[in-house]
Amino acid sequence: MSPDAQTSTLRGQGFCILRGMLPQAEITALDRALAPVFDETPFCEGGFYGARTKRFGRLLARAPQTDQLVRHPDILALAEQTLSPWCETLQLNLTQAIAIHPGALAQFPHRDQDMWRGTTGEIEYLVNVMWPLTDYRSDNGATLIWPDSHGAAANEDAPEAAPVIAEMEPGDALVFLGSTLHGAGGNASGEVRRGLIVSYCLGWLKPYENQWLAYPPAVARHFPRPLAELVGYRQHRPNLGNFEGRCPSVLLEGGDDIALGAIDALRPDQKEAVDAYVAAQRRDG
Ligand SMILES: O=C(O)CCC(=O)C(=O)O
Ligand SMILES: [Fe+2]
Repeated sequence: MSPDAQTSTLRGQGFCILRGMLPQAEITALDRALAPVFDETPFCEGGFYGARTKRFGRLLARAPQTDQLVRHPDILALAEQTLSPWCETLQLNLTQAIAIHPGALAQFPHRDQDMWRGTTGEIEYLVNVMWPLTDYRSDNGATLIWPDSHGAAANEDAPEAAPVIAEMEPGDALVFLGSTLHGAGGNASGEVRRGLIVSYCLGWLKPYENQWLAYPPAVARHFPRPLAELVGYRQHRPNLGNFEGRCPSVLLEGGDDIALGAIDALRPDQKEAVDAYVAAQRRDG
């Protein structure tokens, strides 16, 4: 699928399945790297997460090769294109590994955007990417996704049509909007279904996973700068997410124990208005 076709499918039906985005062997290696963490992580509690499922986050710290998924150029471009009407820069919302064990029930169908209490139907807050670590089949808990349930349809009654079963293999990626109705399927097989979610949201929202705690400066300092920016070490103009009135990236170079002094970080239109206001007072004064 061309980038334009991907964007129009995502906007048109609320999701798209991209085949062969990364070599299977790389995903299998990632699955192997995460295996000990899956082993030591207790089962989730609560009806939403589901008692026969396991989840953990902080994947960039746990397996650095997650960066290949997080900054996959085509997917990042798709997320940027989708969210750019509403923000200057996007941010990482979460990385989360999910295991759906045999016997797991289907997850409550939901829209991930509902974690934020903003207006529904006008703004897309989030782009989600599900990367299967094992095959996803109808009997083992493949993600269920409802076509055309996104955007303004999020204000309507739940769709009556059956969901699409996102059958995939490692290397594929299911991309869907925060407004698209979806949920993990039930696992009636004898094997564990494993996958990994990477999601991106508008740069001015509170992300689902607290990125600064997941990746404190001592960790993020070792990230390539664009990755550090994606996890929150940059301001969203005007001045949002600053540290001592500065870009939080100062913390990647040390610099947390000196008096820095605040510096405006304004959008060009705001800077122009502020400059004109200041200049008028100087003229009159
Ligand atoms: O694991 C899945 O297939 C979907 C999980 C999900 O949508 C969620 O936990 O929000
Ligand atoms: Fe979800």
